[in-house]
Amino acid sequence: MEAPQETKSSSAMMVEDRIARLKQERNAVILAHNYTHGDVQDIADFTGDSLGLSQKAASTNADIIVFCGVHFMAETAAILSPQKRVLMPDGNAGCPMANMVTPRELAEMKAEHPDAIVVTYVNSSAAIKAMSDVCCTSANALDIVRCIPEDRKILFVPDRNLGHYVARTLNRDIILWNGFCPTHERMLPEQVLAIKAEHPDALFVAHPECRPQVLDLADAVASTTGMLAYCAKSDAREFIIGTELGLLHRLKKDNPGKSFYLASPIADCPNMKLATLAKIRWCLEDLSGEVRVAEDIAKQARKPIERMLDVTLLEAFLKGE
Ligand code: CIZ
Ligand code: SF4
Repeated sequence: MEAPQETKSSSAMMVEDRIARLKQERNAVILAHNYTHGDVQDIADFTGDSLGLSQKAASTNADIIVFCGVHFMAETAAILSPQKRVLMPDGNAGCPMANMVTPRELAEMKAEHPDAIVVTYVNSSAAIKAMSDVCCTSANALDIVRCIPEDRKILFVPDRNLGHYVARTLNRDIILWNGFCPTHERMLPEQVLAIKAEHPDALFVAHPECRPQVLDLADAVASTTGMLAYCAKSDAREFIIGTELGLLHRLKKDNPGKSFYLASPIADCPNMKLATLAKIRWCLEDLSGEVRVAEDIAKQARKPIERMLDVTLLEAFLKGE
């Protein structure tokens, strides 16, 4: 027999109450990426993109950080906050794009282009960051590459779509790694054209991890943080969203008078959906799922991340200081 509705909602309530109690007892904060389940975003202390969440992780006074996102994001938080414990509710939440480059392959590519500046998207493992010159996110990739003098060769790792977007926007020659995000790659121009035909007044906002043919159709290209700001500020009432479907939760919550449509109903990242309320509770209960980065790797990986966060460090590095 099906459980009555009241029982279901009160058990959900119990999980949320238990999480709130455990958070206090453990002096923990919960960080959730914009692509996670809506109920996870709702109980989080902070929601945002990988960069914003890592900065929160570094600035919080909490002892424990429960990171609801994918592995490279929790690793970045651990690299920036070595004295805190970073826990993942489900350690299987990897990022297929981050796995598309291995240290051996990158070492070979660097040997082929010894004079290239290696610009690495944060969607990469700590070991890859440790071999890189500077990191970037989808929010700051253009700014980072603008800092690099025109006569310097650039190797962009691992996202070919973000790299291509940067190259064409800045009119720069960039050597691209052949990685991609399967979730964004699944979005096709035909789907976007069909949804545009259904909603002719809607603006189309696309993530730079999309294929170039999809970006060609966009009114704006932005990271998730950029999309949230763009849709909040715009006078338009309808938007077609070209990114992972989890972002719709926050878009709808922040903009109750506006309508949002997904560019593709299958732009779903299964890894981002592995964190659930029950798993958050268990990991706070048991202090399980800790993400650790070996100190020698963390020390090397911190440098390109810090150069991304502080442009004066990047400029000094580029001058060979
Ligand atoms: O940087 C991030 O968190 C990702 C993966 C996407 C975005 O645009 O926020
Ligand atoms: Fe990786 Fe794409 Fe999922 Fe982001 S949405 S975690 S880039 S697979």
